[in-house]
Amino acid sequence: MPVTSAYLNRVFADVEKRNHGEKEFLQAVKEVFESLDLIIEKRPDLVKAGIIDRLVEPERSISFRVPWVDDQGILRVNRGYRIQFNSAIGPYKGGLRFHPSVNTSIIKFLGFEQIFKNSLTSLPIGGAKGGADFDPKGKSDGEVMRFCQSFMTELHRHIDADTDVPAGDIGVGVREIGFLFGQYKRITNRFAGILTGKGLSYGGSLVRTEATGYGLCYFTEEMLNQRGKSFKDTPVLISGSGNVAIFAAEKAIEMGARVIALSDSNGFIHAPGGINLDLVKEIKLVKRGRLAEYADVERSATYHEGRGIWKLQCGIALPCATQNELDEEDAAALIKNGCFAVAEGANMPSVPGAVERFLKAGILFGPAKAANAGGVATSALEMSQNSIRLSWTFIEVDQRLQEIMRNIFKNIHDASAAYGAPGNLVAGANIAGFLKVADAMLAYGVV
Ligand code: NDP
Ligand code: 2IT
Repeated sequence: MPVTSAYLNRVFADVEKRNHGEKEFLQAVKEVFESLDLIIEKRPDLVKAGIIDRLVEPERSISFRVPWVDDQGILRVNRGYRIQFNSAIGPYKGGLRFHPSVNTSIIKFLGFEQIFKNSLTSLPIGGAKGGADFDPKGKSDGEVMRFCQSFMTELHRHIDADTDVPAGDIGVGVREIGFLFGQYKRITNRFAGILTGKGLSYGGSLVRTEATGYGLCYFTEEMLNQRGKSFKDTPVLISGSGNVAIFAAEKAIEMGARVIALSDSNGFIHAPGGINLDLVKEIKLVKRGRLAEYADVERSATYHEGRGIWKLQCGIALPCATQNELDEEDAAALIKNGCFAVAEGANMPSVPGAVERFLKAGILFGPAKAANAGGVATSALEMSQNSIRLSWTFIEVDQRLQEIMRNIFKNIHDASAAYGAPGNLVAGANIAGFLKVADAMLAYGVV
């Protein structure tokens, strides 16, 4: 969709020039600008104050060397990042990603999206992201520990419970958070809520592990209710088989769905009768193995190399692996095969052309910034519990999460109607998320 506002086009040209070749970051900014195009003419105050000029430039970008020694005694070097994008409405908050594909563009797109997502949670958290081009796959626990310790040896200078609170993302789960937290505590001699996703014995919150996947299903259920549909007896495709995918599958099954496929970066499993989630958990979470092993045990399922998961028939699709994993062809296949709802568990999993197709076809579409906000929202609940030095029960945290996801749906649905794009939740999420941040930035003057 072309942007019509001259102001937004001028800012985008500046962003392109200043962030040359940063494909993912430019993609994320463009999508937000397409939505802001609906409101900017009516808000000359935002233009005059240069709110959007400032919003697209991170407040602070840190990149650092991470040296470590592998099990063979060989010195390795990775590049670490923390991009503190926007702190207008709270301390910087967002995950750390350890994956060989990590670069400035990817961390920037994730940090930029996190601003709007965190705003939608209604909790006081700013936007940030970090990580490293480190590949945890095939590394021993000792290697992962030494890497995490080296990473935190630099990162500790830049974070604090009231400044910046990182968490997990791809390749960073409770094992990595444990190593990172232990090193922070050792270096600083402080036991503080400087990370979320912690283990339950040292300040973690119940439900944080499940929160992104569960939240995705709570959000999706709200969206489905609008059309008188539900998860019940519906075939569901879920890409990925990590933290988000597994707990999305768990909640979808609990809600009556038949989850018939999951994937990893090598291929996908197809289990027409419904997957055996305990087996998936054993392979992926306990053994850190490959999904291909599933079909060796469950003979009724088939394993397929490659990324063909979206070509299967389904009612609901939940992309939960990584950015740009669902292309235009995939969107066309889903629509043709009867899919009526797509909700994004991963960040920016659908390419822009795919989103356009979903919206045009009138399919229910829940964008990542809203649909996967349950993870960071529960992280903010972990911060609250750390601040008051208390822990809430599973039911208490889960109820808050449900309420947050219901409110996000309502707010973005209402915003889509109020700003001239009824039912377009992409526009609703971008505008509602933006306005709260913009309001705070306006209040501060030029900072
Ligand atoms: P995990 O590392 O637990 O799992 C990632 C999954 O996605 C794995 O199955 C992995 O396959 C697959 N995957 C990763 N990269 C690729 C790739 N380049 N191509 C194909 N498959 C890939 O990560 P999470 O489950 O935590 O994160 C998944 C997505 O959800 C990410 O987009 C993340 O940003 C987003 N997200 C995560 C939140 C959280 O709380 N963890 C919160 C909100 C969003 P393999 O095992 O082969 O590597
Ligand atoms: O993309 C995300 O929202 C996350 N990876 C979770 C961030 C967090 O701070 O819990």
